[in-house]
Amino acid sequence: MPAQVGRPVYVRAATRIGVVHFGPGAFHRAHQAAYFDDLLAIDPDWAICAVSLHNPGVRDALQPQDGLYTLALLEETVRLRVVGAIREVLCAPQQRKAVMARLVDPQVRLVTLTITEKGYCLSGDGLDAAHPDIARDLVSPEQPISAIGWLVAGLRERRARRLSPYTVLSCDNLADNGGRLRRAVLDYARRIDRGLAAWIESEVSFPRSMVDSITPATDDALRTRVASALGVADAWPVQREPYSQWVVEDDFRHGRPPLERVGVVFSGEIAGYDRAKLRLLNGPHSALAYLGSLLGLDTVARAMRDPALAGFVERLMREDIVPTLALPAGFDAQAYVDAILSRFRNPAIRHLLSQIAWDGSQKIPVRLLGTIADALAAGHDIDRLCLPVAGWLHFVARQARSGEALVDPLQAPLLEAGRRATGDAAHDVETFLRLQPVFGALAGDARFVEALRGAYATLAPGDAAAVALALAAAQGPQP
Ligand code: CS2
Repeated sequence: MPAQVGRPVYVRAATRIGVVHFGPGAFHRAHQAAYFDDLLAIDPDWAICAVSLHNPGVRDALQPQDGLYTLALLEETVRLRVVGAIREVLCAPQQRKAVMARLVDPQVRLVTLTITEKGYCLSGDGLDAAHPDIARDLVSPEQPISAIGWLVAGLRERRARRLSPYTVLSCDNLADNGGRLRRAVLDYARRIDRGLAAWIESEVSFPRSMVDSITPATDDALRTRVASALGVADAWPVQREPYSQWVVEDDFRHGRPPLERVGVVFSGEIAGYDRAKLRLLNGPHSALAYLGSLLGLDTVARAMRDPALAGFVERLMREDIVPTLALPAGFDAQAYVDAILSRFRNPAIRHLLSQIAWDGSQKIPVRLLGTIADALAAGHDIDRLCLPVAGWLHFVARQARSGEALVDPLQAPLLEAGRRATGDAAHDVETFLRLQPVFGALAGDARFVEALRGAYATLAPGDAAAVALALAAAQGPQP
């Protein structure tokens, strides 16, 4: 490889697998695996066994190349680096024994997850025991298919063998990710073995974490760039912005990787970081995705070049979202907003709005509805905050009308509600609000219902002209 391409600076064969990771999608490989790659140069005990829960795609791409892959850091001059942290890559349904062998390996002290919001099988704040994967796993817990099922099966086996447990670290964009995962794991464990549940409750830690780095899906431009720079084809390179942050709650009972030596922040104020990131980055991202798509725009950077949309999102961040946050000591919210806005504008990144629009039913509650609930509780106005939520409803209705795909675990009920939309705000909003797992208690709050109806009406019929007018109106006079 050319000298300017970064590569592992440690002897891979001398590393040992200390981490099992569920969900080795682009985000894990671009973010956590890069931190572990840096760490392996200091401590050889933390190589990764990456486990896909469903599809063999990642394994089939990475195994023939020994788990190596290229990471592109997107800025004016793109930097390439080959990451070596993944030493083994498995596909759980096809390699059950190998996965279990890793989960009970005493050398493995950490299990991490990036399985996206829907992978947790949650309903409201707890486990969705009626979720088909969970219902199946509860019947045959020794042959799990869900992430929760695997975590508990591994812990059960460790307890039977009198081994100490692994720490479970969620790296997904969920508020209180560790706390919610812990409650779901305990609920599941109680349904199969109360003694096991009590052991997990007293022995296993589930630190919370906040992860951040904008990671557009792999595209042909990246594949071509990597092939020409390396002189070899990489079956699945990944890309991200240069910025990256990982804040982890320091709650590890049986040893932890010294990740602070490679830039990870261990903090006791994780909830503050977590909220700031979900609400100030992911919330506006979703706002850009839905409103931008309705405007006919394709990428985040392009949406940020639309002055009305960019102005709306900035005002949403500074005037509506920041006041709802309880920030960690010394956290400069305005500087954080400035940095996010310039990250969104990064011209070297082609981040498709359609990618961010996926899984709205899972993302909207953690990204926008929590802010709305807090703003209502504080007696603040929620009109602007309701606009992106209404944008999502119009987006769903548009997909339903045009027969286009909607990537969402609630795709069927969403498309059904979208097909029934008539354009009448009262009728359509009422139809969508019946999606209980999305709106929860807010659906019964008259102030929310009224504001959402108003926002929906201003965006109707959901075409570019109506959205442009609504955005102009939402700017309003500065206070
Ligand atoms: C994005 C996130 O796809 C999405 O929904 O909002 O993946 C976002 O890019 C990351 O959370 C940034 O850390």
